[in-house]
Amino acid sequence: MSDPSKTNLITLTRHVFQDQVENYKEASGDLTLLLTAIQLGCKFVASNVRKASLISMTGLANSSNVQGEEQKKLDVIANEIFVNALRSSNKVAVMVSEEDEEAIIVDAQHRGKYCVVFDPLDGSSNIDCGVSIGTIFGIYKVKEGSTGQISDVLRPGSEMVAAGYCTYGSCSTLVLTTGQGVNGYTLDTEIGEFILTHPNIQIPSRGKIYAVNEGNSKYWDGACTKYFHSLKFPEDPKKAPYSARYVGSMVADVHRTMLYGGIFCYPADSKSKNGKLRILYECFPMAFLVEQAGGRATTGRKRMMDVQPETIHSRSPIFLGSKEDVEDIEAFYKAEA
Ligand code: AFP
Repeated sequence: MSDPSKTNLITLTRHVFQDQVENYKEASGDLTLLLTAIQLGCKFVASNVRKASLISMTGLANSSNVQGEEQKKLDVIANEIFVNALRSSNKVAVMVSEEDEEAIIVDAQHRGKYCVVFDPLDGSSNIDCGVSIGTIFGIYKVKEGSTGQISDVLRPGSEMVAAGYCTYGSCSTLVLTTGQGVNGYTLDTEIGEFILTHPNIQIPSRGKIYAVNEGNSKYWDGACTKYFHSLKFPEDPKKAPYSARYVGSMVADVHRTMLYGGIFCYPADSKSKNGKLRILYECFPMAFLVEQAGGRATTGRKRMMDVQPETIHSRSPIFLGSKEDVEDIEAFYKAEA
């Protein structure tokens, strides 16, 4: 008989559909179909990232996005792929992309009941040197009675119904939560399917790695300065200092934190009063995933998922990862209060 692990494949679509049938009796299958559109976007981007240098897709596209950053050709293409796939799924009412200044309200003909907030290609400054990058997404349901407007996405992260990211590195792994734990699915490029490879991801309760842009340390506040110093020069002489790792692509740094534990930080500082990362499509989805994996995510002073975003591109400081590591930075902020 053949090996069932090779013939009874658990694809992402099969797994999510099974979860919906078992855990949400009223589910219509719409979320599964919406996730199919997201998977298509991820597969297309994964394929283009792999051959970007060969087909001249690195470099600038001669335009800048809403944050005033230069857009890469792949950023533009990735955005178009996701917008088209999501619109044609007929499951989406509102889209917010890092690359578009305004939210996209889907026309009545194609409108569905979900809102998707996403960063189609996060870490794009790493594209040209082949370092891991990724896509991040979060999903809300439109509010009762709404046909889709900005207020459907200007909500705390705790109201998201699903979130995930996809890495484009040595392999492409899509990590997803629908609020029932976290699972990771690795793209089998030969059959074009995401296969369950990391069931029920649990972040270790304490790690040994910290990730932060140390180059900003002269701008840090007192709590951050003391916290990072404590990691490098532990009070207890028997304790080893933490290791530093920083890719500069949130997806890669968070993925490592999910699997190995530790802490990922992008603090506010005297240069960037609200930090750098965007609440809707960077902080919330990652905070949702981390909490679902048993970790913790905070602004330093408040649970990340409870933040109320003021605009679709608002930013926030964020610290996320192993529960005990995040509690440590929270204690430093509490002491400063
Ligand atoms: P880019 O998309 O401009 O490369 O920014 C990536 C990012 O939004 C996030 O993925 C990283 O964690 C963070 O910015 C890195 O920022 P610094 O370069 O300031 O450390």
